[in-house]
Amino acid sequence: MAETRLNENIIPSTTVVTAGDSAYAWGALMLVSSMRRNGMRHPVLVWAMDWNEEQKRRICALGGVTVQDIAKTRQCLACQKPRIMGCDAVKTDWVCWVDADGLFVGDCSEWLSSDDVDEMRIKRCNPPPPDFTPETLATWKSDVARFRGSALEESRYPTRVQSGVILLNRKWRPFLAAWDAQINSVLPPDVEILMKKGSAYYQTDESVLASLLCFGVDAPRVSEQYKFDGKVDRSRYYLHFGYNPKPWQMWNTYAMRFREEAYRTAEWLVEKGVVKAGDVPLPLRRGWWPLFRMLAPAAPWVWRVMKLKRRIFR
Ligand SMILES: [Mn+2]
Repeated sequence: MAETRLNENIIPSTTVVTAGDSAYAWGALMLVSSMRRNGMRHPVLVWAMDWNEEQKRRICALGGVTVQDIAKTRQCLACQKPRIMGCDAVKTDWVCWVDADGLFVGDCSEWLSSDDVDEMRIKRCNPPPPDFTPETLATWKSDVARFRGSALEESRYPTRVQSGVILLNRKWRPFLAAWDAQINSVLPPDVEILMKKGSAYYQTDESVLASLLCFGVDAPRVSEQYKFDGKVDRSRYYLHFGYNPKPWQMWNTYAMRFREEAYRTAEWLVEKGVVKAGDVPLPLRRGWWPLFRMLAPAAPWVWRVMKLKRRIFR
């Protein structure tokens, strides 16, 4: 375990947690850099699978960061969300899971705190996504009844949630444990990022969470407002590098709208001496934009090849 402290007196009451394999080390580094660069001094806990010492050293250099090595697993690391959010290494009353493939823009500290201990701050999908079908709901309901002992008759919500950012009070640790248990009951142990189209658990951990929020008898309330999307304040939000590959690998046509923010974050890392200019991945260097702009339309194909390679060599 590696750990560093921030030497200021006031420590925010929310711990930011994230997880990733070594392919996400740059993502996590950029995420935490975006926090420190914007004055967000929250303690950070990272669950790292297969990271090398240099990757750990860099993120720890940002201060207030704890990195814990986790055992190798074939299950998508997003399925670790409930476990890291509920783990003993979190010392604050509040915890916020944040996907390692995104950045905070502006100081989002206000969105990372809340007075309502019964509310989970999370994004509602609007409109409901295509996988939110009567068949999905029927499966969720029967699985929740089967594994949790009881389920509501009707779903509490007309849509499901999106779990890239989740703010929750730690009084809900039993709920987090139930989410973890439910993941292990209904998902295969080697589940990847997505299940097959048409599956009731298409979005894996996110679908399982939705099943418990919709049908679980004892569940936190889903917030009306998500806030991290910039709808409350356009200058303070969390941006998500959607789709694959990720910007530290190659720009895709969706994520490239965020490149200015990514360049600035990478430049800040060099300025602060956390990484050397020569260690910044090429897509995160301004000068390489003409090449990566040209390559962006091919990104989905490159991703398919990368996935295939991983499947063969893992
Ligand atoms: Mn993500």
